[in-house]
Amino acid sequence: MSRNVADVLWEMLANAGVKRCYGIVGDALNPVIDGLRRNGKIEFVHVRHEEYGVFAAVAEAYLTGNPVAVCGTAGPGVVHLFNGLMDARKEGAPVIAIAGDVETKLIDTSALEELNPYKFFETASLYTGRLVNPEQARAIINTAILTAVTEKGPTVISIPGDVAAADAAGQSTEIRIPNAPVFRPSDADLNRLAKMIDDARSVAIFGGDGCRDARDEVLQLAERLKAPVGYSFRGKQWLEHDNPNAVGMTGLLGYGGAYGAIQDADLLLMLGTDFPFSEFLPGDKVKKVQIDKNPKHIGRRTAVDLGLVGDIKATVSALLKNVKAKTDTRLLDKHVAETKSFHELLQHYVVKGPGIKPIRPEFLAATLSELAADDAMFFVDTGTACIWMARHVTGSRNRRIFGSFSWASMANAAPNAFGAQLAYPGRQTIAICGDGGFTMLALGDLLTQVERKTPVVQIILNNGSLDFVNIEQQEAGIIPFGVEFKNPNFAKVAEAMGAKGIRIEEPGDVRDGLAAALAHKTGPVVVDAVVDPFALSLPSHVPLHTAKGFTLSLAKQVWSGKMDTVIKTVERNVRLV
Ligand SMILES: Cc1ncc(C[n+]2csc(CCOP(=O)(O)OP(=O)(O)O)c2C)c(N)n1
Ligand SMILES: [Mg+2]
Repeated sequence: MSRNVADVLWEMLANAGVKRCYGIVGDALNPVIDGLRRNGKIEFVHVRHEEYGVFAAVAEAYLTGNPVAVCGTAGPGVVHLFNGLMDARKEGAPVIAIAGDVETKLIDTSALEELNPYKFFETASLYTGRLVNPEQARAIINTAILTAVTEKGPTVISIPGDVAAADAAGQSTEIRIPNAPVFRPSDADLNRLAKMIDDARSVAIFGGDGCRDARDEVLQLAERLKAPVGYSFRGKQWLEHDNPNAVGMTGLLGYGGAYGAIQDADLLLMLGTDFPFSEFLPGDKVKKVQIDKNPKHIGRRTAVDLGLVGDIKATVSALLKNVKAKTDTRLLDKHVAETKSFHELLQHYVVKGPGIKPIRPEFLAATLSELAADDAMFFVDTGTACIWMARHVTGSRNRRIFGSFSWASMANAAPNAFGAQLAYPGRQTIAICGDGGFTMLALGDLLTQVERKTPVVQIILNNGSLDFVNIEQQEAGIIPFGVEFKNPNFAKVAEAMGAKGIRIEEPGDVRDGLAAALAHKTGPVVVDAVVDPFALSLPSHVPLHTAKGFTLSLAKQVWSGKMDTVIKTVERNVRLV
């Protein structure tokens, strides 16, 4: 039977474990998609916007660990993939982009829709192969798949339609994905580390996404060292729940005693984290050890006294064999107590929530956390949703929390949730969306969810603004500008599109509204929650310039006649400011 390059492509992707390809068809891609149809093993997920497809693929790839394909046609279709591929790069998701390319006879002629894939994808892609000759097929496809899976990030196969349709008879489609090796520092380095730990009066741990498979080992180490455990947003879901040493997050979303714990410790162990906010990490007075699988992460956010390269699970397991137990619990006790009292402060708006209108997002998030399933998957838009999620949604061994935490793009949550629901059908899937984020990307593809009857719960924080930027501007001491907009009734819009719509305006309706949304299993639901746009948040550790800026902004607003805004802001946040 004759076989063309497109057949080889899909057969190899299927053999590598790809189950879905998200995208939009078009001219250059037609022969490629024809191959997908013939192959029959990979589901084509027809979305309305290529970027939505990539964010869905990122969540599927991150959560399952399997490679996922996306596609876009030459030029504009390919360009729509880009933001999602940057997200895949930053979040560490094995996504393989099949990029349509102009016919080979038109390459470098400035043809319609022509785009140089090498230049265009350079920033996002870990490997870009341009398939201009059928003889390259096996080598390029193999490299794209292996690079995506082993280096955990996006790769691109750029393929002109004429090459996709070209004969590839006799080409092998076998592909072997190697298991991850046991990867840890040498015994000599581990001994050095053990000695530093033994010599330290107190130790704190700060963990990131690299602790994903190492929760048990890290908790055992923390218990042995009486070390408080702080984490980045990406580390929270692995390290916070059921951990008596947990002290919360540091950074702009920070809460609890994490900031203090890592500043007060004699020695800080940074485990699998590339936490980017250097100003929240301690200076020279704290000794620092960083362990990461990626050598390029070592020492780039803060100078370290020892940097070790290795997988956190393998490294900490080996370390546990020769590190002595500590008995002094003062650092731990102090910062666990601090975490507890910060938590009580945070409960203010949760407890008072039922009586406050407009609805406090803290109350909404805490109620959602209480009602959601033990294995729910939560996705958060970049924006204030991250603050409420970080502070008020409780994790568990089986819950998952995901967002554009390292790339920080808006509008990720709904497509993330869509991809996760396709990968784990029937599992509770919740997207907490900004109204800016939802109208940026999620609205069009709500139709995709409706058509497929995908049970995704989308909760829109309807605050009529780009609120996170509103807060940023105030923190910088400038008058909020360019952040307000008017919204429709999203529940009505959703109903008109064929989804279930629930509008919540009254605090007293929060619980029943969310419960009804979570109970809806036959298709997508959109909860339009009208929340307080003045729900300002400050991190647990407020840098001096921020506090000053905040006051300055309030002052500027008074001078410009926005007194009502100032009063509302102060009145509603008096407990936290
Ligand atoms: C694609 C993109 N554009 C702009 C930004 C800058 N930005 C970060 S958060 C944010 C506001 C998000 O607004 P919304 O989705 O309404 O969420 P809110 O903060 O109001 O809850 C903006 C504009 C970004 N991160 N990504
Ligand atoms: Mg908003």
